[in-house]
Amino acid sequence: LTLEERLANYIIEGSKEGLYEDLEQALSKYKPLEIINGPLMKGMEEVGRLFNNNELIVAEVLQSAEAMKASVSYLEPYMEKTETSVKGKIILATVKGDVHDIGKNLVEIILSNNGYQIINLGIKVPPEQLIEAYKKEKADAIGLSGLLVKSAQQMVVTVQDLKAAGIDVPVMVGGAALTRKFTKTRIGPEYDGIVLYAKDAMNGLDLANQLMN
Ligand code: B1M
Repeated sequence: LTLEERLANYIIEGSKEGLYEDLEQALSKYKPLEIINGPLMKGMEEVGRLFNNNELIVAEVLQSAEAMKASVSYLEPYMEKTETSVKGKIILATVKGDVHDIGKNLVEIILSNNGYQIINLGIKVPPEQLIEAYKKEKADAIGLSGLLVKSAQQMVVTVQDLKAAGIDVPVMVGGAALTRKFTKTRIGPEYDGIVLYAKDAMNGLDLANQLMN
């Protein structure tokens, strides 16, 4: 197998044996984010496909998630960091009912490496908790992540609740089940502030930079 195929396989098989050696080797060829967005994400897509076809059970997908998290942690110190003063404070959360956090945590790493202070509220975060955190932290923006189809709808509810609480800072949304169109037609109209769709973590950074400028 090629290095790239082996990297994808660690995720598909949820195994860490040899993983760090191969990541080390990959670092001599690629940037950390290229490794994540390339072979590792390819492995995760395959996991999603197999899971969808009932060829993997939740316990196995958890192992895959563990391998992905271990890889991201290993690569994190090698990621580019900009030494700037704090550009802004952003609250991040996976919406109520959703436990998927690998994408959100990747967004946290990239934003914090690039001058943002991140308040990461974790998973299954109900709107009330976001509102409370916003009032306490006075954040410049709120980022919502969700991977389930029902999470897209939960984002609509969440911005409605934020609006009812008088909050109108920019909201950035992202996650597999979401689309730009849904964001524009369904989430945006329910909120008083700007709502932006981020297709991946780097796009999230670009959008945050645009918002803060
Ligand atoms: Co589940 N899961 N899962 N899962 N899981 C999906 C999402 C699914 C598509 C798999 C499938 O069936 N093909 C499917 C959803 C179906 C649907 O709703 N239509 C699914 C399901 C059904 C479920 C359960 C219901 C299964 C069950 O229990 N029967 C259950 C849900 C529990 C719940 O949430 N209440 C469940 C559970 C799990 C695990 C716990 C086993 C595990 C998660 C572990 C964890 O996160 N700690 C898991 C996993 C790993 C997946 C897949 C395979 C991979 C997700 C992932 O981590 N991708 C996923 C299939 C898939 O997505 N292909 C699947 C890698 C990650 C880096 O990508 O999070 O998309 P992603 O983030 C991207 C972008 O989306 C974006 O940036 C990142 C890339 O740079 N992004 C943002 C994300 N958030 C952002 C926020 C931003 C900006 C960008 O700004 C704020």
